[in-house]
Amino acid sequence: MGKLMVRLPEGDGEETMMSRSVTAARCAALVGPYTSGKTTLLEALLLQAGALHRKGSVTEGTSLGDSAPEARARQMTTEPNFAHCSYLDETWSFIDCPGSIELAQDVHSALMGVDVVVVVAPPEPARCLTLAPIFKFLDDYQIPHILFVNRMDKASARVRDILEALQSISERPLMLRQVPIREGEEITGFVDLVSERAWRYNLNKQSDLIEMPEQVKDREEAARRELLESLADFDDGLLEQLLEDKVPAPAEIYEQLSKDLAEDLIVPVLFGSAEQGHGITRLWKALRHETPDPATTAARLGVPEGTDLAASVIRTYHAPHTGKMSIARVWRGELKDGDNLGSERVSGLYRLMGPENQKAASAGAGDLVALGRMDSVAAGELLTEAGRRDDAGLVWPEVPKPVFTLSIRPHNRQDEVKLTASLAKLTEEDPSLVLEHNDDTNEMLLRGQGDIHLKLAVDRLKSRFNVEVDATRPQTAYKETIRKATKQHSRFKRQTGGHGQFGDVHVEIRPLPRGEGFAFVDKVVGGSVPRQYIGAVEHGAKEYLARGPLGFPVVDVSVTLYDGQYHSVDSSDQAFKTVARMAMAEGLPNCEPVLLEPIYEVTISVPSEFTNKVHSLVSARRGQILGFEMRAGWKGWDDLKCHLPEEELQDLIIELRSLTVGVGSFDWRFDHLQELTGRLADQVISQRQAAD
Ligand SMILES: Nc1nc2c(ncn2[C@@H]2O[C@H](COP(=O)(O)OP(=O)(O)OP(=O)(O)O)[C@@H](O)[C@H]2O)c(=O)[nH]1
Ligand SMILES: [Mg+2]
Repeated sequence: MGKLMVRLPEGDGEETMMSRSVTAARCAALVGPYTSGKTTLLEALLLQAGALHRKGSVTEGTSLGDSAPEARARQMTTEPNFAHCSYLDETWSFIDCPGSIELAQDVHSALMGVDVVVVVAPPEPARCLTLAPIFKFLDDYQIPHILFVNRMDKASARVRDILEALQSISERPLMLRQVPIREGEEITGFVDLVSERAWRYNLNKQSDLIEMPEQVKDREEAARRELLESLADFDDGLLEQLLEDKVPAPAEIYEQLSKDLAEDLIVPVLFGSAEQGHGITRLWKALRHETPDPATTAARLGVPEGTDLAASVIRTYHAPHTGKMSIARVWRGELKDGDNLGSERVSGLYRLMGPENQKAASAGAGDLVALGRMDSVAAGELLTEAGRRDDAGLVWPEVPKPVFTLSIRPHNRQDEVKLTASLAKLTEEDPSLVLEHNDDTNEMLLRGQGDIHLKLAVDRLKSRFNVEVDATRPQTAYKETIRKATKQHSRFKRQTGGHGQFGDVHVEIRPLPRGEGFAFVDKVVGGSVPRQYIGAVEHGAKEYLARGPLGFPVVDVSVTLYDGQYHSVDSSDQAFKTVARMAMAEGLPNCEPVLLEPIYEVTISVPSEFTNKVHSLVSARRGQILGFEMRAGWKGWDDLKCHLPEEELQDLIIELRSLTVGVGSFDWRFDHLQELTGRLADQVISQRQAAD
């Protein structure tokens, strides 16, 4: 692997001066903001490789990817699409990732199995900011990436301006590899800056080699100089040649580009149109000649060295007919169906082509395959013949914290068990989706990354598991407390036939400082309430707290039992428990009950140009700004810390994203309970009472 050899002219006749002979299969991911054209680009790449006879379309519902019903209905990618092909005798797999920021978890885990990423960018400088989280992730995880500026058939901005906008969000230098040839407003071809050859686009066919047009020569020369000078920053040999005015050999330039890409030092930039099939051969060529081999990727990801079979799992999912499938990248060795791997037997070995599982007899280094029925295997694990290595320390991304919640219940009551079982499968597949039970409001909460993310889960419950659910806005976990102390004497006396019931207590009910919960103090003297019933009094008082006079759980209250009476025959635990509840129910309304609302400490992160908008957003949501600072590790971003009521957090992410071209995010933690009075409190209380 990695042997240098000279290749003959290939395909469309563009000479490749130097190339590595790579035998292992390689894997590329297509990522980028939604609708940038990733799924269409996959069609174009597969068409060029001969893996598709006809190019499908996302809008017509004929693309290889996006075949799930929820994807077709929305004309968007809702989970990673997998495909494989061979191109000029080399094997490739592709992962076309969803663009929605709400599905970032799927993207991040997929990227832990690829040699290179093609970032598909829209050609509008104003939309480039939407790529900031993607670039940040690629930069942080040092994943080699190539930028493909798509939709150039409809672009109105100059390439230079697009590049400048993109450079402002990329830590690595972007290196333009082509300049456009324009005829009027239209881009009709490009000049490759290394080979200095000019090409004219053909609709969904390979480009024609043409004479370099006169009008592009100056721009070509300037751009080529810029490219070489940037490259020379990483290589002294190249720098020396430039200083001596020597022309470096293309082979040397290609070699340097490949090396720098493998080390994630630079980001090569290509452009074209997925829809028209423009620039596809050039992209294929960059992938082929410059993508690092899987051994390099394995080392980057921390796969321990060795000679034994090793594969890592990037995703698992449950399909109705096949059961659990684990998508894994084989790093070394040969894997056959039926082999033991990671302490389990591989029962079914497949290559994935869109919706199709194609049976494979074996898989070798670099292959991306689906393994059948490895029930105990989890994403992020390294599987070897010897067993499983979840301690292997593989690089694995952090799961994003939920920012949006829905309250769900099965549409048909009898589906309760089926619902929990199905959700367990969905949350295993996507750990950024979380199921929780809220004991205060007695709701089943589905938490995730946004409205689309959760609606997709609801759709999948129906399409894959045939469970219909009703989803609504969750209730806010209001509480209540008291502002004033009172003394309460209550007596419970019942004579039913022979044996009666009798309990009598004097209690003092007092407010406690915020956060202290419940305290019970026993100040009984002289046995007016005998020892053995004190526990029952405490128990009864506590039970009452589940629902106070306003209708919510009561907190921060102390109850002191200081006197009472008993009856030697009729008193019992039950009678004292009941009278304690009575004392609370009778006493609390006299203590000025007041509503408490949960307040969260929230840190909102946005590019600083949106900071002012976020200030207004926080004020409009009854928030209190605590301060702001530059976001650590994010150039040009701010972190705005504030207190926000839980009620206002519910759809915060939706408004925040719409204010910030989709990139704003927030972190949260519960902070304290705060009194809520006035009109809002009255509304909450009357809604609670109306709900009964
Ligand atoms: N004019 C033009 N339209 C394009 C191009 N590439 C994609 N489109 C169109 O843009 C729309 C979105 O394309 P997709 O390929 O689904 O985009 P995507 O990036 O996969 O979108 P998500 O997966 O939802 O993030 C479709 O209607 C495509 O036909 C292009 O190069 N030029
Ligand atoms: Mg797509």
